[in-house]
Amino acid sequence: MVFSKEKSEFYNDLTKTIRRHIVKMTNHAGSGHPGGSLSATELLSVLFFEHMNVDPNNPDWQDRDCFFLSKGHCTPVFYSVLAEKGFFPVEELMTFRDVDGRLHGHPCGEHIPGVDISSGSLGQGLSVANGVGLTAKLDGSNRRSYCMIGDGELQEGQIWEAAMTSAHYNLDNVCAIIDWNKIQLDDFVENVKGVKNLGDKFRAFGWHVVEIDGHDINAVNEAFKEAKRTKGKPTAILAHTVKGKGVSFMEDTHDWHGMAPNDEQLEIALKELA
Ligand SMILES: Cc1ncc(C[n+]2csc(CCOP(=O)(O)OP(=O)(O)O)c2C)c(N)n1
Repeated sequence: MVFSKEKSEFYNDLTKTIRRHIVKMTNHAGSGHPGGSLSATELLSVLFFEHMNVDPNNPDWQDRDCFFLSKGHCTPVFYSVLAEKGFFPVEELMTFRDVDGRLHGHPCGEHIPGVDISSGSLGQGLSVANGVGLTAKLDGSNRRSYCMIGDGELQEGQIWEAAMTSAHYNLDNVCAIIDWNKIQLDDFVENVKGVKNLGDKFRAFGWHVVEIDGHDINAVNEAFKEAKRTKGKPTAILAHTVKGKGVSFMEDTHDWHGMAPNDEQLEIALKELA
């Protein structure tokens, strides 16, 4: 099923708004991670606006779904989605990386509504997602546990220990979202340590696998639905994305992994995202 015309327009507007926040926040801070934030925009927008069972007015509600940003450096997109969803004021986004603010470069689970764990040290999120998935089973709760992982991050051994664990405990309430933008900090993933045959790898670990275009909102929506329908095993959504998506000079390069646009570059980016 595809989104209605109204819904498609809503997501077109929302994802542009979020991409504008990303470039403005990083420009204002003079630092941050725009590349991997722009690649994850559709994935997080559709997840939070269509699927996550959360209440921005009661962020610590016990039976909420949980989301873990394992690639914790991509706070520009995470904070933007949370703010647009109503967890905190949109105006606060411009305090990104302020020493006295709470929107740190990497998310702090204690201080920001909607952020369930602190992250930034790559490789850890899926282990936490498993913990939430397991306790949900023990509690008899329908709570679901989502975790976004970068493709470069898949080089961390802990991810694969966690992947074994999710399957061993039949955690069908756990969903891993791989932002497969093919680029890590300073090169293409295939040049550093490749993640070839990713679908086969996850299947061999006992996972259900859905492979999609991570910028196609309908495909993203269907993938999350399929994950919810899948019983007895965890689901990995392998989302093909473009690092820097939406800003021509940031696309498909590692240059914008951790670099902020200057004022001139911001102006060009905002024109493209108008
Ligand atoms: C354990 C650990 N090692 C190294 C880093 C430094 N680091 C930050 S981001 C990054 C690359 C991540 O690449 P990827 O997972 O593909 O992220 P994306 O392209 O989606 O931004 C690295 C190596 C870190 N944060 N944690």
